[in-house]
Amino acid sequence: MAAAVWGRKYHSDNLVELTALARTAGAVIVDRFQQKISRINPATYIGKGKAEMLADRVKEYRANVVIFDNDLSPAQIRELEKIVQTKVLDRSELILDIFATRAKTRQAKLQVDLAQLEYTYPRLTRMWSHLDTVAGAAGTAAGAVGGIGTRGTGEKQLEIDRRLVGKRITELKRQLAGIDKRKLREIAGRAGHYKICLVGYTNAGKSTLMNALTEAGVFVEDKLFATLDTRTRKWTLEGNAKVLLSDTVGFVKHLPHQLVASFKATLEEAVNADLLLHVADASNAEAFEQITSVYTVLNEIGCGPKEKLVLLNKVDVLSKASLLESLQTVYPQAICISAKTGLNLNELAGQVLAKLRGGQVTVRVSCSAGNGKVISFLRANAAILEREYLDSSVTIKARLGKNQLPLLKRLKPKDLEVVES
Ligand SMILES: Nc1nc2c(ncn2[C@@H]2O[C@H](COP(=O)(O)OP(=O)(O)OP(=O)(O)O)[C@@H](O)[C@H]2O)c(=O)[nH]1
Ligand SMILES: [Mg+2]
Repeated sequence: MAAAVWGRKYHSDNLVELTALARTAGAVIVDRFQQKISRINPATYIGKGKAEMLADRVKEYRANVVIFDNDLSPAQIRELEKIVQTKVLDRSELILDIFATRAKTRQAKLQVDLAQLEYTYPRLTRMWSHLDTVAGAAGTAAGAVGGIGTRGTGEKQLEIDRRLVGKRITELKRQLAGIDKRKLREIAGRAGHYKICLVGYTNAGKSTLMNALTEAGVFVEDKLFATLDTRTRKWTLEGNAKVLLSDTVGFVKHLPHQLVASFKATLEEAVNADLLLHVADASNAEAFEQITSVYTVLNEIGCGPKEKLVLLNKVDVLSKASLLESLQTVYPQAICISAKTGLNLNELAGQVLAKLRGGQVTVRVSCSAGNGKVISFLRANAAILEREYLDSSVTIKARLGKNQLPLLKRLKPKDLEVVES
């Protein structure tokens, strides 16, 4: 699949990320264009003359697709496709397409299907029929290989009308609701644990860090959106303290909001976490922008006020030391790490342990002798000082981290009293 990519010119090279995204979707980039636009042409976004120049290049390279870095209206896409005589995609469609190829589990597939259909629904008037002509004229085999933007929900869309899409959306939502309920029950089942969620821009190194800390064996790849599902593993800290660590789907700037909505259950892991570890790629020239985009999505899903620790990752391959210095000035609490070489992971574990404990308190807890959860929790997370049995109850005096008190409360002991702080 050959592609030409197009973007508005702001800085020297604004198309690095779009190029990486297009490559992730399987495209071979044949050319890249940028243009300073003072006024957007409502019909074609870029100027008519530029669009005609683009048409010539497309013909010359025999490109099958032109990808724009910005979002385009359905009418603009239709108009551009008429001029360049090949498929035109915008940034959201490209991201949706990557998600479609990356989805492995049933939940991820349904989530992507839903996001694609929600995106398509208002655009159905775009008239699928003209794409037949476009694809035919460009001599592509989009149908055979499932070209970018046609995968996932597939070319069936060519025949289905709004009513059918609407029906399918309802059906997908129904199926997802069942899976989401299970997922939420799973999350609720972890009530007694201190939960940490890895969040961050795509390709920042979340899964690599997860593997380094827990030997989870999560798929890692130097491509965008390697992980679409959450994985949760036990992470054992000093003194045998155990926390649960979850890996999540990566964020990207201007993440299509249909995707954020569809992946709500997956992102629920972050919403329910006690601490977010925000992994940032400090070797990436766009690090600041990426960190900001992650904060935007976190706010969108309701994680704004949550406790966070920024991790400046990949310090083993810094291209510019000055970038790290600026990052440290803006995020003075951040820890510089390398998930790959293991640099400073002990420091990270130490800080997490300190957050988990938040100072020690002595408590007296009573529960029925059969309340396995409370007793196991104390065994794993506290120093047990005394134990007293009376009839079918047990009263335990123990010392544990202040921040673990809410976790202990969630396990509903009969009585819980702080006797010394
Ligand atoms: N040099 C170096 N490379 C790293 C480091 N951490 C991760 N990487 C590489 O960065 C790439 C992306 O790593 P992943 O762990 O898949 O990143 P991710 O954040 O899980 O990405 P998504 O799942 O796509 O959101 C891989 O090629 C890793 O080997 C690091 O500390 N140093
Ligand atoms: Mg990953």
